[in-house]
Amino acid sequence: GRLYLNKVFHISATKMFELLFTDSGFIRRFMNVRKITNASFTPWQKDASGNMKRSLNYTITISNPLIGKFSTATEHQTLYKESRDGHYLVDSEVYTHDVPYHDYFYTQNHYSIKSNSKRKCRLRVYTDVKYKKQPWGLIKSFITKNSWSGIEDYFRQLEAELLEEEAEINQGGGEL
Ligand code: YK8
Repeated sequence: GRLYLNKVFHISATKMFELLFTDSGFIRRFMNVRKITNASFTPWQKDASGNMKRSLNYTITISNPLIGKFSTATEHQTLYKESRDGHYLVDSEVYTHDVPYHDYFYTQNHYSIKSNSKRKCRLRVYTDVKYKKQPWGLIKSFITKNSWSGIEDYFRQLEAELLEEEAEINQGGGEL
């Protein structure tokens, strides 16, 4: 796997969790920017093991002309019960249903939001491309290469949008 994002933001851990993992204005705007449409979210619900789970469905727009313009996707998120106010751990599995070789792979993202101080947190995102069945070597490297470039682009933009949000949250200073 790879670490795609590792950065301290002047945003509290709780606020960061809300921005990324609730139906927030931020995530709606970000999806708009990424041309992610038809989004639907289930509410967070506790499962038998005590973790919280939710699912998202959406349509992604793909810029790679080899692949086609759109794909539906499903994302299953788990908020681990070990999470506390100061440290949120979320796993997400992303299935892209309409891309070539979609039945071979999915993407696993680990998010860690850790409080640094009252108004700061570190956001880390660690990503892996997982295989459900082993494709032919050349196909595998093709999938991996195309996935990584798409994921890198996504998290680079997420970081940029979070920096804008951070500026907005902190402008004027001393509020609250
Ligand atoms: C989530 C990983 C792979 C996929 C894509 C597939 C290439 C197919 C390879 C063929 C299009 C929002 C990605 C980037 C689509 C977007 C996914 C996002 C960014 C040619 C062999 C969607 C995080 C996420 C995880 C995985 C990404 C897909 O929150 O290249």
